[in-house]
Amino acid sequence: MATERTLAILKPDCVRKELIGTVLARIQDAGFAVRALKMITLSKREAEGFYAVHEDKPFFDELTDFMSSGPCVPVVLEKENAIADFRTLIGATNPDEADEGTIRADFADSISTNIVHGSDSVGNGQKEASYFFAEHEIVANRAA
Ligand code: RTP
Ligand code: MG
Repeated sequence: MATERTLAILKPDCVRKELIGTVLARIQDAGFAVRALKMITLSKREAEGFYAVHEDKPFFDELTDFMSSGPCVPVVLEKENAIADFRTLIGATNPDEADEGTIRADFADSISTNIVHGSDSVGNGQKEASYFFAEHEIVANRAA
């Protein structure tokens, strides 16, 4: 299986609930290596840019209001099969439908406030990582 990178965002609800460490520990315990990480507050426009693929959806305004409502933590993660494995780890978009033991099932309050984002393809993972990080900010190897 190929080593892949995915872009995760610990969303503003994760930060507000003081769950950064808890969620990151779950992610690292599942074998994901952290390659880059920062805390930032997105502007409404930046949130709209990040989720542009959803601009025609009825939930776009609510989604981008939420994503710009406070600090969030974008993280570049690396692992074999990272894209699919990360989406398995976080669970379904709606926490009511997420499998038991997934991050969204355990910590998310609703479909709109669902704790974490994960890229949905290798190509989008690359695009999304470059939305937040310059290439030199992404470390090349696991720390020794
Ligand atoms: P994400 O992009 O945040 O990782 O979430 P996802 O792939 O599981 O879901 P996606 O379809 O990409 O939707 C992006 C975010 O929009 C919100 N959403 N609300 N009210 C609704 O029907 C609805 N559908 C989606 C969710 O917060 C979702 O994470
Ligand atoms: Mg998505």
